[in-house]
Amino acid sequence: MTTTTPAPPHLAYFERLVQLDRPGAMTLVERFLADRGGDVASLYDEVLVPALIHTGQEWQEDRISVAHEHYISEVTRDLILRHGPRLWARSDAVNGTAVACCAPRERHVLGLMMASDILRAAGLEVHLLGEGAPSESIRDFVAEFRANVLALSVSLPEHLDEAAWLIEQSRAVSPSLLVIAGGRALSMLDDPRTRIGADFVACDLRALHRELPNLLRDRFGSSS
Ligand code: B12
Repeated sequence: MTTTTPAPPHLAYFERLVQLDRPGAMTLVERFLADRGGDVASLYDEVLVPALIHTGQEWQEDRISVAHEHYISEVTRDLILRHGPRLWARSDAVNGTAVACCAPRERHVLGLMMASDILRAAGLEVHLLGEGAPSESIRDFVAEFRANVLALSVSLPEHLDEAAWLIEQSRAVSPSLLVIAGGRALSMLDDPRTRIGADFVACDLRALHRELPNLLRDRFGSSS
């Protein structure tokens, strides 16, 4: 008798979406969550993030089109919006504010959306600006709404200089700002924190989840 090993969940998810089987992908995600007791952080770590990385490889090697890659990204965005709120702390536990955005000109926003859910789990209210906001406008927004945290995502190395400039500018108007950053461009550096002047860099969401309460306690004297 031959036995076949089931595909890892991220590849099974990717294959459903290659077939344009959105309902099948959604069912797979529901089953994954049911098996993991509703753990959305595991959904991100074990299904959505590796599926996106695999999508990038398939796209680079011309096995899927740009349009197909956009489709997979959009379904994944919907799933983050649908399931992410399960992670959030209750509104009466909110004890700080974060502004979350991509570095100017950066369009890779899905990692930032997932990181924002982890920030919300730690009791932060997150004002998500997404992609495309200019540096000066982000800096002014941080100051106007007295954000405690700036969460910044940088995927492409050519956006690192502007990310560093944005951090410097934001600190100039909000000296106690805690700056947390992540994204693919930072994961490729030996000392990403120094390169852009962030307080903390996390390129994996588990590390962010683990360290965030300590960071908030050290900076603001309370943890959620
Ligand atoms: C989807 C996608 C797109 C979509 C993005 C859609 C969207 N709404 O986000 C679109 C089509 C817009 C796009 C465009 C481009 N892309 Co693209 N894209 C991807 C793809 C397939 C997935 C990206 C993704 O979501 N990854 C998964 C996320 C979850 O990973 P992540 O961002 O690294 O985030 C993780 C951590 O870093 C961390 N994190 C992220 N942000 C933050 C923030 C904070 C505060 C914290 C704490 C943590 C954190 O959490 C995440 C979980 O671990 C990747 C492949 C890949 N390997 O990632 C290519 C990829 C990143 N793209 C690439 C390229 C080249 C481009 C384009 C230049 C293509 C072109 N010629 O136009 C443009 C550039 C656009 C721009 N100006 O930014 C290359 C980059 C190569 C390089 N130079 O490094 C990649 C690697 C594809 C490849 N070649 O394999 N892309």
